[in-house]
Amino acid sequence: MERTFLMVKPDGVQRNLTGEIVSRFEKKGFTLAGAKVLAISKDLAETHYGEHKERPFFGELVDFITSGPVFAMVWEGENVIDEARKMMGKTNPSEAAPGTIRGDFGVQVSMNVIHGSDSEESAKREIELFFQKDELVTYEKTINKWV
Ligand code: DAT
Ligand code: MG
Repeated sequence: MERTFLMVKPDGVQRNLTGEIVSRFEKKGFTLAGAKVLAISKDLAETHYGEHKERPFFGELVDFITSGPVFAMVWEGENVIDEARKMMGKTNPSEAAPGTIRGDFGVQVSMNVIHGSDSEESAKREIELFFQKDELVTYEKTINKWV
């Protein structure tokens, strides 16, 4: 079963949106395989966002993601990587459709509430970066046959 890495960013945690965001993925029918609150170190931030290190906003991005605790999660389900990206909405909240997480709660591109892996490769890399194997569980929910 496919897994993705999702993370409520510091703005989402500070604004008490963690429960709302978890709830959306639960109600959609995905299965939570692991979750934790953590403060991201500068090293971890720079590794996680390594693909953006030449971009002009890289410094701002690392400062922001380390500015307060985040809520890191691994979600499981059919096509969960693409489905979660759809539920998050476009990177810039001003372009994200209403009904998406960024469209409903975000205002600025630099504080866009949630991170989600964008491919199978990034999901694998990000899950391994943030979680130990024994922090993730696999289990069957009887509801799975209905969604
Ligand atoms: P996404 O988070 O949708 O995968 P991304 O990988 O292109 O988007 O960028 C990573 C994060 O960097 C994004 O969530 C917010 C920040 N960011 C992207 N473009 C930006 C910009 N033009 N100015 C400031 N921050 C930006
Ligand atoms: Mg990205």
